[in-house]
Amino acid sequence: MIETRQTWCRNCSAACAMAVDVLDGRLLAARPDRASASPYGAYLCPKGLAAVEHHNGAENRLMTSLCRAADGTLAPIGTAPAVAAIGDRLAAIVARHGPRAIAFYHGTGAYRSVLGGLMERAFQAALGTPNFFSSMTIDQSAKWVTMARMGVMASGRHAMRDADLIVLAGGNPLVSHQGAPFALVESGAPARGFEALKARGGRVVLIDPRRSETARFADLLIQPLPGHDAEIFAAIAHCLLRDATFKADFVARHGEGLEELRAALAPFTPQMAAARADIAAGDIETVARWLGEARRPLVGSGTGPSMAAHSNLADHCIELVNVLAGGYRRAGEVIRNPGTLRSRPALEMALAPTRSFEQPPFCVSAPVGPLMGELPTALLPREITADHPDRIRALIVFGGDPLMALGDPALAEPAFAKLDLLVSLDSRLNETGRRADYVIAASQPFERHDLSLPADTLYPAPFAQYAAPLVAAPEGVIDDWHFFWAVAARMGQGLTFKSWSYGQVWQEIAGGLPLSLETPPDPVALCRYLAKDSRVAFDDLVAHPGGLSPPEEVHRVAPAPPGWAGRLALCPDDVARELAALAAEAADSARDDAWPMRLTCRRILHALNGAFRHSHEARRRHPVNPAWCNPEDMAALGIGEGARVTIESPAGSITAIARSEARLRRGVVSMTHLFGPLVAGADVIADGGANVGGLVSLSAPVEPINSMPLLSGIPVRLRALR
Ligand SMILES: Nc1nc2c(c(=O)[nH]1)N[C@H]1C(S)=C(S)[C@@H](COP(=O)(O)OP(=O)(O)OC[C@H]3O[C@@H](n4cnc5c(=O)[nH]c(N)nc54)[C@H](O)[C@@H]3O)O[C@H]1N2
Ligand SMILES: Nc1nc2c(c(=O)[nH]1)N[C@H]1C(S)=C(S)[C@@H](COP(=O)(O)OP(=O)(O)OC[C@H]3O[C@@H](n4cnc5c(=O)[nH]c(N)nc54)[C@H](O)[C@@H]3O)O[C@H]1N2
Ligand code: SF4
Ligand SMILES: [Mo]
Repeated sequence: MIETRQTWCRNCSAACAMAVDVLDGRLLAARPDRASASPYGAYLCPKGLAAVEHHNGAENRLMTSLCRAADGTLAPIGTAPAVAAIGDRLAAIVARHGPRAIAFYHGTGAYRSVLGGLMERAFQAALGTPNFFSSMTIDQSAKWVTMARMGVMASGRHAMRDADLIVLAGGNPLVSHQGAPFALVESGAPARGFEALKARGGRVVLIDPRRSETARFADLLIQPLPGHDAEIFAAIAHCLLRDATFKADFVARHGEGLEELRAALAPFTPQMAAARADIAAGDIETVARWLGEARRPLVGSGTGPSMAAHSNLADHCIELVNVLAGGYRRAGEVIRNPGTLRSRPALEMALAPTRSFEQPPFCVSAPVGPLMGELPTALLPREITADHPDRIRALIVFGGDPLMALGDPALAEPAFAKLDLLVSLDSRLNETGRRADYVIAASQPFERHDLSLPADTLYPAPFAQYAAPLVAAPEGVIDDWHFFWAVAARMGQGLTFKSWSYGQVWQEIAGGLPLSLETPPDPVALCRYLAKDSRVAFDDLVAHPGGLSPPEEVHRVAPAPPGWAGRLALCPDDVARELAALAAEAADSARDDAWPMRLTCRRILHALNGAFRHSHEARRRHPVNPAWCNPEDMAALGIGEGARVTIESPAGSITAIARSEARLRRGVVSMTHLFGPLVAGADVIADGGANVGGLVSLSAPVEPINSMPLLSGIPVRLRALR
């Protein structure tokens, strides 16, 4: 008999509630769970709807682990011998070179593996290696740089449901479902969030070279040349200071360096920024005026500005505008969702900048320390090849495809080949896996025990879910957490399981659950442990698979403790220097005749980076990742619809299929990443697309601090291939 089970979609941090039909240990169909009290209501995006297909083996799901055989091919291996061999090789590497020789890369797939992610951190802490890399530092790393340079407002931002103005640069939540804490909007059912805002009379400003799907909610759409968000937001801040329309009381209470900021922003007039970004100066004035009028604005960005030129400075300027406009909750204001499984009080106080990247442990290839406890992923290849006794010799890739994500395969691929041991823990064989010594076949979410921790404070209202497996995992796969525990146990390394979240230092978290070296932990006990401080009892969550909200209580932002001295650094010296350098750039330096166009990032609704790309719908709709161009640019370049084009950047060249899109402003080509093989084959269509990473340089120009390369706004030229 078909049984309908309640759970949630594990694909992204929206965690949409899901009803799944199960028959004889097989998943039949998924649909939005109308019986759940999820704060997003009944909603699933196409990736959620395709979750069952993905689970049931589309995309060549790995049913067994693989090991590099003597002849160089990948051959099946049982999980137990693979774990034993990996444990022994890691132990030998640590014995010879010390724990720093071991590194972790935590990719997008790892973020949806709650127990796996925590066990990975427990293992890293037990080993004592600082080498933790993730997709976050090759994504919106700029946001962590800003937190480290400016500090953080502990009261948090306004909820979208309280906001009256949203200014969003380079994010497309209608497709990406990327909401708070970055794009600041609601991840699940994003259109409903915007509709509610508009119904309340709220306004939306969108800054994007492309008239994106989200633009249908925009009261003002600004379509700049990519890579000029720093100037645009510096100019908005300039106007707020010039007109004294910024929230002076808030800034005086929580910020420092206002006079330095005023001086540094002086050159950034709306006219100057508008000329560089090729937009109307009046639009910058309008945004500044609306921000001055707004009571609860939200200013934020998606990946666009964080991947384009001057990404760190751009992010600092975006956050500055948010501070100046008062985009944070004040003491006494209601917190709509203080968290359920793990709630923390919010105080109206500034946490001073940590400048953590100026402190050890430093990278071996650059004098750069951690951001949020992680080292910058853009430096990972050099951390492997550095002529240094502490270079990385073993890399465990957990739910990621770093060779594709990094770009610059000419630099990254030989670097990875220098590793003594490369392990990929994944549910499918990706481009990094193809080059690994071991590929460990991981279980899938509907086979695991889980808690809705990643969404806990992101839900627009308090809510939590616990998931029991809907079906048993196939024989040959292993849970992510189990892999880390088993490898550690093989090495004789005892682990302590902890409840950790961003901003916490593992070693400083008191207590924890010490795990046996002999018997694997019970995943239910791990979930129960993680819910120890939950506002809804774990047993109640188990009894209500559709999820529960805690009893209604009003939580308000508390005032700062008396004498609190933390301040947001509005204009630290390095930011002032970067602003001065940017102001001094030749006005037309971005318009280089050799590279007249800019290639930008974009996402598709039916895939999540590399995952789901081979699902039926994704393949049907996106057999390749076209190079989308403005039709007038195509006509001017003599490129026909569907023609093969060569795209060259200073770093390399790729072949793609050109398609026209009037939504794009002129001078911009836009392509989705993580398509095609790492190194192109004979034909782009047979390859299933082109690897945009072939246009990326990890050498220059890269950002200070995090070495972030240009992944958007890449200077390129196009020509039709004959
Ligand atoms: N369906 C789907 N959802 C996803 C993903 C996916 O692959 N598919 N990936 C997930 C991940 S890992 C992430 S990080 C998030 C990302 O979430 P988003 O940041 O919302 O991602 P995008 O949809 O790529 O939106 C980026 C936008 O920035 C614009 N842009 C590009 N360059 C610039 C620039 O220089 N300045 C400005 N102002 N805009 C620019 C692009 O035109 C594009 O519209 O999405 C997540 N969600
Ligand atoms: N040129 C260019 N480059 C980019 C970007 C861009 O816009 N342009 N975007 C950047 C961004 S934002 C990101 S986040 C990175 C993405 O980079 P990565 O996160 O490194 O790449 P993904 O392809 O998302 O890798 C996710 C992997 O997780 C696996 N997986 C899924 N579920 C599970 C699971 O439950 N357990 C395990 N063990 N594995 C699982 C999937 O099969 C997949 O292979 O790429 C970055 N690179
Ligand atoms: S937005 Fe889509 S992918 Fe994300 S949790 Fe909801 S259904 Fe899943
Ligand atoms: Mo990302």
